[in-house]
Amino acid sequence: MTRVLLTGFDPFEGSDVNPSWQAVQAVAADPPPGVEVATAELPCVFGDALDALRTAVAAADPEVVLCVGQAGGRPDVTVERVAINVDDARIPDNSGAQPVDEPIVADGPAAYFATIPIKAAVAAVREAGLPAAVSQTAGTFVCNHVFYGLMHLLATERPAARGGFVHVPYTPAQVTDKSAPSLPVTATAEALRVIMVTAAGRTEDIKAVGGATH
Ligand code: PCA
Repeated sequence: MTRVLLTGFDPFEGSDVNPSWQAVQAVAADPPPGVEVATAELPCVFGDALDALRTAVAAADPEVVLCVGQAGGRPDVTVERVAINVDDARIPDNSGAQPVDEPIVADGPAAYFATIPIKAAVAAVREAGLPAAVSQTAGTFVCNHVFYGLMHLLATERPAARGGFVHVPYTPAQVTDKSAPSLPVTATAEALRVIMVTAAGRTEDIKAVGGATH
């Protein structure tokens, strides 16, 4: 059994749900074989989200940490490649804070790469018949903040553990009044199961085209 910590976020930007937490709960209710799942719901608040993550990591002692957030407008489940050391909020977080161009960790490295096999994970999700892609940016809001904070925590305190971040699309219920792509929670949850199993099962990535020109 591989111990995996799976986190989602609470709703933000006026939404009453966050599909990341909906999907994480669905996975916890029906976990894949070979994986012991712990979960945590993180607040969409700079700083507090990382405090909650740190508490959850200490409690779960995970071998793999997969943080999940909503990326409304993306059509695919996206496995993030890289976290960058900057907070630059387009909108206020759930506490009203809106940092602009502030480092997440003073004197920290500019960036951390995910340490889960991102292309193998994308390939496995596609193999399962669901839309997935590598993403080259997790943005500069609370999701990137958590991803960077996670990778810094693992690098400095838990080098044996591996981590990554997955952004998920809106659900159909969130886009009834928008022309935006969506994915049902059941499908998003299944993609997360596949990513967890892939990350638990292999450390080496595959060589596969997954880059982007922008
Ligand atoms: N998505 C936001 C923060 C919380 C969430 O689910 C983001 O992409 O930064």
